[in-house]
Amino acid sequence: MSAAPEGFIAQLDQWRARMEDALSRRLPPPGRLPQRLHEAMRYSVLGGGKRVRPILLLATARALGLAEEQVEAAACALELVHVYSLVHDDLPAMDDDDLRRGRPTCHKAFDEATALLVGDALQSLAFELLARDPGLPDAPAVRVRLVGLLAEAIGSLGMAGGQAIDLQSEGRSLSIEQVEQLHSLKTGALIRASVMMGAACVPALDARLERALAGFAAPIGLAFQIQDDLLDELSDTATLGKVAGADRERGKSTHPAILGIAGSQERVRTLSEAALKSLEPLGAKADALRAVADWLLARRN
Ligand code: GRG
Repeated sequence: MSAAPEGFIAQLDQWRARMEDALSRRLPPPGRLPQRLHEAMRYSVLGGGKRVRPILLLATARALGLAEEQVEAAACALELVHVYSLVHDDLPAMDDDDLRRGRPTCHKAFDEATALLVGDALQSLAFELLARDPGLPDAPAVRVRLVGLLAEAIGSLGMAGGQAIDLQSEGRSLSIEQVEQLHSLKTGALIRASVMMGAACVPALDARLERALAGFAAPIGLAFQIQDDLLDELSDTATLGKVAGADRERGKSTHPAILGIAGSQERVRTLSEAALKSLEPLGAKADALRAVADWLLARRN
């Protein structure tokens, strides 16, 4: 956890508790057939994770004067997609990890076929929520924008594409520009969508505010991944809840590998400053979003 002020830590805890409940209510109950699949979905989604993407969306909603109830289903959709990506990423065909969020990965706790289906079903549930959840603003155009933003962020020109490039790049050295391009797809696209889906929940948002949020989200997405790579180098497995030092072990081209620790920290600072500057048109209403950015870039896990 970061050195965030106490009041903000309480806010993060409250958002996390809200998301735990919101996700639990939207996932199929564990006793429902097919029981093993539903148990594995709940095992993977509930009881862990920082909930970064839902929290970004909730803070964006606050900056725009939306009630949390109005965006809760969109926040759930983001987390469901994120967990799908983690479950698939951990499979032997990809990163082959045994530990996630401090517990055995889904394919270890269950089996590989179940883990594949968990990812598939979580992705479907995410889009079902955007299409049908009664809590979202009652405007078809809002739902269509949300579906489009999420689909674009996670497809072959977003997260899945970034993952494909990442897998192809193992053991090869990339330039810093190539690494940043890869990160902006693999991690940045969903982080950007977390902010822009909040913006999309306002039926006719002022274009200036939309641009301000887009200018915030892009550098935060990249800085978040650089911070993740710094933690992989500097932290330990117990704190991270996943195996530390894995990037170096796999010979991945990362910011710390190319720019060193101090150079990477400097890059995070520069990106963070650019992100915060972009929020200026939103004034004090965006203070929670500023606090989320500070927390993300000073986190310890
Ligand atoms: C399988 C299509 C597909 C994509 C996988 C997200 C991803 C792409 C892979 C996960 C591995 C990884 C380290 C990705 C970088 C993004 C990242 C930092 C993920 C971890 O996100 P956190 O820190 O995790 O938000 P928690 O557990 O807190 O939710």
